[in-house]
Amino acid sequence: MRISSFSGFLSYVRKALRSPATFGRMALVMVAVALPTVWLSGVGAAAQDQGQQAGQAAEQTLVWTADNSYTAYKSAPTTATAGLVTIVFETNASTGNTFGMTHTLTFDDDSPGYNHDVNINIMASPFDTSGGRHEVQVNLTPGTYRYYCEIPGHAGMVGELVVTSPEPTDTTPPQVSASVSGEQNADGDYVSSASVTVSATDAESGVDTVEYALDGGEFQAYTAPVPVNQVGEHTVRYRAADKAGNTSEVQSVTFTVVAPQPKDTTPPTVSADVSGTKDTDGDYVESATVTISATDAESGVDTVEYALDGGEFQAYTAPVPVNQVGEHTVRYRATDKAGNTSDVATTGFTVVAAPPPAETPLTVTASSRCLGTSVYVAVTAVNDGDVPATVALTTPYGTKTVADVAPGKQAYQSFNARATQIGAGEVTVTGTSSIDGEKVTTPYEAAYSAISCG
Ligand SMILES: [Cu+2]
Repeated sequence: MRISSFSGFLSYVRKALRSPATFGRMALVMVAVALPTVWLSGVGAAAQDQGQQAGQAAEQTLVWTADNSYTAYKSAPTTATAGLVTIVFETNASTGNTFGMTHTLTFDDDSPGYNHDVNINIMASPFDTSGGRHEVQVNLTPGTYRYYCEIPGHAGMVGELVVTSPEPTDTTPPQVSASVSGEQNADGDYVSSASVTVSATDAESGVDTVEYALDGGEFQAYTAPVPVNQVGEHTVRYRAADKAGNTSEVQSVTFTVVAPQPKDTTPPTVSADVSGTKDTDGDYVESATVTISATDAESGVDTVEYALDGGEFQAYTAPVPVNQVGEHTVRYRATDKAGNTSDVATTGFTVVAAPPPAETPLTVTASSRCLGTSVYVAVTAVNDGDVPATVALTTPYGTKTVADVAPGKQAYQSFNARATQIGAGEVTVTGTSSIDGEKVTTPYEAAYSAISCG
């Protein structure tokens, strides 16, 4: 044990002090300081290695002092933060040691319940080569260290040093954001005024300051939502700093404040369009579709309504088909979001039935008669159309085709039945003409009566 050899040394020193004449005073001082210097060189070297490993200078200095008392250190730290620490142990006239007393600062290296990872054993006295002041660097870890003075009879000089973990270092700036609120128009602009709210959070050291700058202005402290009333485009820049001194990058939000719109007192403009297939009279063939359009430059169109013929007004949502043949009236109106309703407007139109299919019009007659004792069947087809027609006359007694029968003219043929009497029957006539560029063939039938010529 170190203490056994050391106490031997101390008794030697005490004897020497009581009889200074035995030795030269110089020699005594040399011996007294030689040993602690050797000890300290070992501790210091170890501490220096730890410091180099940590790669940084010690930021904490812990100072123990001792005076003439052998029951307590004059001063000693009680707490420290883990990490590289400069330990100072001083006992000399400036700390009240006027007797030339020797003390040690020794860290307990075996008692249960204490940290034993730091080896400190500093002997100091006012007359050593350091003048009683010694300094070493060590790396303290979280936990409790016990220290004491090793000098026999100094058992009361004991204490504990509690070391805690350092706070983590905050290197992340705050998160900062801004929102703009207020009444917005359809373009997203703020009507009359806007309010800018800046929010910042910092998960580590916490938010220290929030600042904003309006348009080209200087940054200033943000304490409450910022009202912006001036009409125009605005930019608010903002940033926040945390308690560790990290400042966020400057961000910005841009928005526009516009003057309030004057009240809308103008009703919508509304119109109706009728579409469909028109005939030459301008009537709609089979159906018409009514499309209603409304615009409102200020508050905007709210509702469009229509009423067909004598019906009630109803919401207009899509073009209205009208299929019923006859004359129709559609009334219509629109209302804007400010409650202005247009005058009722009216559109009228007529729907007519589809025209009959094209035909070659003929008037066909057939008759039976006697010529002597012979029966003849006579067929006449008058072209009632506007264009020439080819007319085919067909009877049980023969067929005759007459081309290019002019309008108003007729095709005629009398067929010899080669009999003295015949029963009643029918003839078939077809008329073919070109109508609107297409050949149209229309069949007709005509009856003739029974006859006897005998
Ligand atoms: Cu002591």
